[in-house]
Amino acid sequence: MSKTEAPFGLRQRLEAMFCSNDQRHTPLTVTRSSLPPLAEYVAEIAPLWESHWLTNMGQKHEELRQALEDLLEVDDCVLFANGHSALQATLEAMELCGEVITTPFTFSSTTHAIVRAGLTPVMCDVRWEDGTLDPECAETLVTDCTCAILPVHVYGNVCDVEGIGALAKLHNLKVIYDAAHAFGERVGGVSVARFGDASVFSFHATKVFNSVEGGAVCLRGSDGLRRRLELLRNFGIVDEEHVEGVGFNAKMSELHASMGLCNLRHHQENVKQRLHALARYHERLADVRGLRFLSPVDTQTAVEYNGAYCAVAISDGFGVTRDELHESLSKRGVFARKYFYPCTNAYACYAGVLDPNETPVARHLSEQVLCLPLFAPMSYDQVDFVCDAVLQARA
Ligand code: T4K
Repeated sequence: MSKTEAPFGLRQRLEAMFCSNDQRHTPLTVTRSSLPPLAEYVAEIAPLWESHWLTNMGQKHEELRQALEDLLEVDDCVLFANGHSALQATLEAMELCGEVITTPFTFSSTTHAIVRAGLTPVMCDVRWEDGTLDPECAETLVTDCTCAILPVHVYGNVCDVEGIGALAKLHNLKVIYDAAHAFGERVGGVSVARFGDASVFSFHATKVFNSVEGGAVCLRGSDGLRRRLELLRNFGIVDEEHVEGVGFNAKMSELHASMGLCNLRHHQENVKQRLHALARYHERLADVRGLRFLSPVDTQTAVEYNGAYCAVAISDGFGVTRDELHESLSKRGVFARKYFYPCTNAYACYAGVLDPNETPVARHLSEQVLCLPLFAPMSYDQVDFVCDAVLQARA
């Protein structure tokens, strides 16, 4: 590449975005934020112009908290400014010490939260079929220093909650689920938020349910933990004259809570539309050699999915590599993403500390995975456009 050339891929991406022959369809990004009708949001925030109360646990915050406790069927839902601060605060609030068994097949946040909470991540391999933490592997990693397990419901694929629960019980370990992708899902009729000691959600703009930025910790009846979480997210302040903990600022504002309240009204419809699009992907691509879906739509299973991602694994039989497919799609204005490549134990910031070779399944999967565009509403035409581009990439 000459010095004057644009960075790798940027020129092609810009060309595809602005010079596409098919303006009806592209660009198609990996997802697109769900938004309520503008008038609905304006009506929701109008009272704030009267009250001038914009943050620090106001009325909208309270309304959203209650609505989420009802929907997710939990005793306590503690709202945060984002999923990452919610995750870190949970680990700190549990006053843990030592090693946390976790997965490297995830977004940076999961591993960083453990490290930033002063704990040691111990990387467990994942299950080939769905990318979630493998409880059998976790069992081999338990030591006297293990204090908790932090699995991820990656892509909304619900972990083996029974296996993980049994292991935790046997060794007296806490279980904190990173449920960033699993909002609103149910297993055998039970809300996914009810598993483990805590479930942590992200309400980022790219998530199935969003409050622009936001997150929450869901608990089942632990007043002590709820109080510590509330203190941590607000500098440790008890009242004007008392500060009990070394907290930070991770409060959800009234404007964010208002967006959450609006989006919540449309949540079921959004999920329906996502699953509809995902079903079309399956219809078009399920029989393609070398392409395996990691995001199921199977209504026969005990899980009610939310259609968070359309993740596929590309193996040898497909004809071109995952990276070649990714590049070919971007030239056609389809911006798929390699979530989650590389694994977090391959990050430069953990070199010499963590080793991707210790989790061969996760490493292999991360080299194959690609998330195709999925959002609500995504038309059949748009899904077909992506599927055609996937099939043409093999030619
Ligand atoms: N645990 C897990 C397992 C997670 O996946 C995440 C977050 C967390 C914890 C932490 O939760 P938060 O602290 O974020 O609440 C995105 C998101 O920023 C991140 O929230 C998410 N996981 C991760 C998987 O994806 P990027 O850097 O890939 O996003 P970006 O900016 O490239 O956006 C992707 C596409 O989404 C864009 O091409 C277009 C669309 N988009 C994006 C934004 C920002 C929109 O339509 N609207 C938007 O406002 O990380």
